[in-house]
Amino acid sequence: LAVCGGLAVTTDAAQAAPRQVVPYSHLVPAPVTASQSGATFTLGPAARISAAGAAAEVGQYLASVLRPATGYPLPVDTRSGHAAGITLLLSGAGPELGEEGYRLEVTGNGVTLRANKPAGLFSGVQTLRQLFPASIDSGKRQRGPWQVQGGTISDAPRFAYRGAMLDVARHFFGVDAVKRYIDQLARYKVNTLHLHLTDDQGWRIAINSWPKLATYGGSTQVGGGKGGYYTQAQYRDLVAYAQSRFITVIPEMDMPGHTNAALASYAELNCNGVAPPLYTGTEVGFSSLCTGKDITYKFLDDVIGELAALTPGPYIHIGGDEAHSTTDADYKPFIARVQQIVAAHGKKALGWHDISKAALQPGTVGQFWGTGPTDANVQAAAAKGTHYVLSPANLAYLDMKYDASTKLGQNWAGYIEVRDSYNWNPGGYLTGVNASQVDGVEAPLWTETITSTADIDYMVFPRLAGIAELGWSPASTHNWDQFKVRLGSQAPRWKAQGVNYYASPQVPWA
Ligand code: TNX
Repeated sequence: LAVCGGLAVTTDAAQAAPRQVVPYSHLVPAPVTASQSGATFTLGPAARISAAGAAAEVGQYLASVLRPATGYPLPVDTRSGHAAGITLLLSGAGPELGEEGYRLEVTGNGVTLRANKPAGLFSGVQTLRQLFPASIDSGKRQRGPWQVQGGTISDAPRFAYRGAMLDVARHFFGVDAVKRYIDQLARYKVNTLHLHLTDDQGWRIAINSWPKLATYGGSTQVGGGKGGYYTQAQYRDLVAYAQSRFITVIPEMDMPGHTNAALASYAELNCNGVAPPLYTGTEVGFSSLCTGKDITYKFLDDVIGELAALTPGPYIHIGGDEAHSTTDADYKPFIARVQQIVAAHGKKALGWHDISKAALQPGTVGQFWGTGPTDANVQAAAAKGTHYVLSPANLAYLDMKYDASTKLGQNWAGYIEVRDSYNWNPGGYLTGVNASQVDGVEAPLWTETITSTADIDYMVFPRLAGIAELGWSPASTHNWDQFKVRLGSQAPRWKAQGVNYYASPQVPWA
């Protein structure tokens, strides 16, 4: 590629073997519109980043992700006015870009990123990162030149809710592992991290009013390992870290089932007043809170109160799934009361779609995890206005095996190859649920079989990139044959990041 956009080619560039710039057709998720020009921008050692006022924080973040591989100082100029290099502006973006959209212009002289809100600048920064050569993702200094294809991209999300869930209850993952996951999610414009904080096998967050939940209920995990829990200070740090990446954390306390860790910690929460032993197996559906006892609601008010105080986002996830040991007659009034408790603490309830059989308050959202598009309770709730987030287990579950040879994971919802996880339409999937009632998508990772960061990577990549694209990109861009090429182009990036991905035979890996 001969075009060097007017900028003097650096000595670096002259010496390095000619390298192709990343075409806009390699971006994941696909942008709404993108048109390439004949120019190329080269980020040089003297480049500056201009980001004034409310853009400054994203400017600092951009500098921090570009410095390790380039080795350039990339000073961030927080006074207004253009600087040579990269300019972030909170003006002139256009109302159609909403809160998370952005407009990126790359000429031979520089990069200009515009958005209405810092969240939009952050989305655009993720796009810009993917336009640099893959070696930009290395933590160590690499050889340039750091060229970016010229052109214009205008982009905004299809859905407001683009989520991933991590089950830290079955196996505990510490703060560093979760931060690493947050950084991976941010690259694909995922804006919600749902933490499954409690289950039969462990309670993972300190609750000051019920301290044994964490110290005893959190003391083991699947397989009998030592488990663990987040102190409230650690949890606050995680939430703030996510916020700095424009990701909202949704804490889940699963109930009335999936509660053995709590029941084991406090005998008085059991109907018979006897605490069961801690549980380290992988069965589901055997535990239930005692829905007829007053202390159960005092307990829930305390726990939800503390979770709400730790949560800047609008939602508390109340679980509600697989309550096989709770009768419908007990389950329905229980879910009604829990929604009131959540509302009393100023939050909205999100729950697995099993809650659809109970009366749902306006604003309560269901998370669909079924394996087929038709569910009578979901249809009935949707007819009354309930919105859904889509996580069909046979399409979006990241703990399902890719195929019969996958060592990790489960297969109760089937095998999910990369193409399967991408080839569906969240807006038109559920019978009786209008596209306008679909808030978005979420990819859950249950961790019965997942014990390390390398395991997380392997189940998450490449499927997460596809689900993220379903959440962000317009339905009109949906095309497996194009997507698989774009996805294949991510591999050198994952290698540079040290991400352990599944090299599916369906994808033409770069
Ligand atoms: C079902 S999906 C569960 C989880 C398990 C998962 C394993 C859902 C709402 N509940 O408790 O971890 O299957 O795939």
